[in-house]
Amino acid sequence: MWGGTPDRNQVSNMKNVPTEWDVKTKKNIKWVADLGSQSYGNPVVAGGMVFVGTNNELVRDPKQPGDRGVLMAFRESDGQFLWQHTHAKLEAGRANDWPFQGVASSPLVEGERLYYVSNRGVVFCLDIQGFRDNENDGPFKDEKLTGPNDADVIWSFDMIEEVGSYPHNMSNSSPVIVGDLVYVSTSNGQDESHVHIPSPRAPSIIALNKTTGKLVWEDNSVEDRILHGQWSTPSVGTIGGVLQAVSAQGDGWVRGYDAVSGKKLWEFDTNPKDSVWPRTRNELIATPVIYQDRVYIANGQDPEHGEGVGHMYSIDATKRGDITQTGRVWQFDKIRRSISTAAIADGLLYVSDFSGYLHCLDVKTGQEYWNHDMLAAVWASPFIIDGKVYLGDEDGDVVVMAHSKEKVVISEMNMGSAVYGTVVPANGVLFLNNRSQLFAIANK
Ligand SMILES: [Ca+2]
Ligand SMILES: [Ca+2]
Repeated sequence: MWGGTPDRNQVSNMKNVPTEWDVKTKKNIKWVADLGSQSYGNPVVAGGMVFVGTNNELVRDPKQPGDRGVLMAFRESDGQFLWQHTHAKLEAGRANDWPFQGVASSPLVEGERLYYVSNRGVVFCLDIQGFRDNENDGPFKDEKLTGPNDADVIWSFDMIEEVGSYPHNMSNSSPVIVGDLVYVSTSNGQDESHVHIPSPRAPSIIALNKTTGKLVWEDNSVEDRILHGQWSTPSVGTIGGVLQAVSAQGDGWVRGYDAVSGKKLWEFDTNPKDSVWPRTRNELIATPVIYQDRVYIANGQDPEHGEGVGHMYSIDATKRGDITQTGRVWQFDKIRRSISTAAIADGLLYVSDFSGYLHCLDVKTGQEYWNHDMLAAVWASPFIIDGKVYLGDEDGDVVVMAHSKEKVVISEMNMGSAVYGTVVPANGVLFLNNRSQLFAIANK
């Protein structure tokens, strides 16, 4: 899943992954697979396959033409294309489903089941084998396309139909599963006027039964206070002995819920009370990270809004009620607007911002040890892998830093086009997509 684990803390102890590669000479490049022209999701590796969201500018099937969101599955060993699931754009156009943005959700795989959110705001559960197992798995059996390269749907849940979501520009939530429940955010937001909220009663977060796709709980604490859209993705972890779902929402508040019942436990405002949208008040696009009873998150804005002030917090999520004051462990204000998710290990927290800085902070105090200027906007998130920190930027550069209080640049490689995704380690290989290609990177 996005982040690797339900707490979304991107840390791996995998050994012998490369710190150097070259896409031109193919040094340490195991394979390359073609995607569409825009790929905002992150690769997920499971069951001997790699799954990634993209658009349909690489038309693999003439029966599925035009602008679509696409989820593609590749064989992990050699990058061979296996199957895809495509979705026409929503009829409302860019208000709900921005042209050529494709599937931006990072899928989750559990056993033989894959979960993600389509560009049409539909939560899908698919069979990872597709129809290659010569079986149409159900309950859903009405697929129109049932060839070896087509997707086998188990169930789907349309968030627009079922809970009245009005996604602003795109539906992008990456699912998380704990126990029987799959959690996603709805992306409910404003319409194109950027004033009116068509669905003020739609939830921000929903929990579905992972087997049946039935709605188990929902919450709409935001009501009509959505600043813009809701593009953060929920996390789940045990905090103070209670299994919590943590959701960063469209009013700039983070909320914690009893993960099983959906009962709201706490809420935290990430904006100073005197801040003003959109100049100084921010929304939340990053994913909250749960680590040792604390929640870590930075606020920011839609990349279209450019750079600006940001705030990063450590929140004591064992507290209850409005914990904006009581739950604030520390606040770091030297960060700029951020859409990146933090990574934490060995007392150090790494977080990047949209102005291109990677910050290394003391996780206990929020004190900054160092920062590194990537010299380009960062959409991606740092991943700590075997004592190193990997991060890509919009210029297509991927930097490898030492996981250390001392700033050490180990290497920097260019991927040929913008990197919006995160470096994902799996089975000794790094998986990474730029706008239009998926790379498997391994020491040769
Ligand atoms: Ca099947
Ligand atoms: Ca089916």
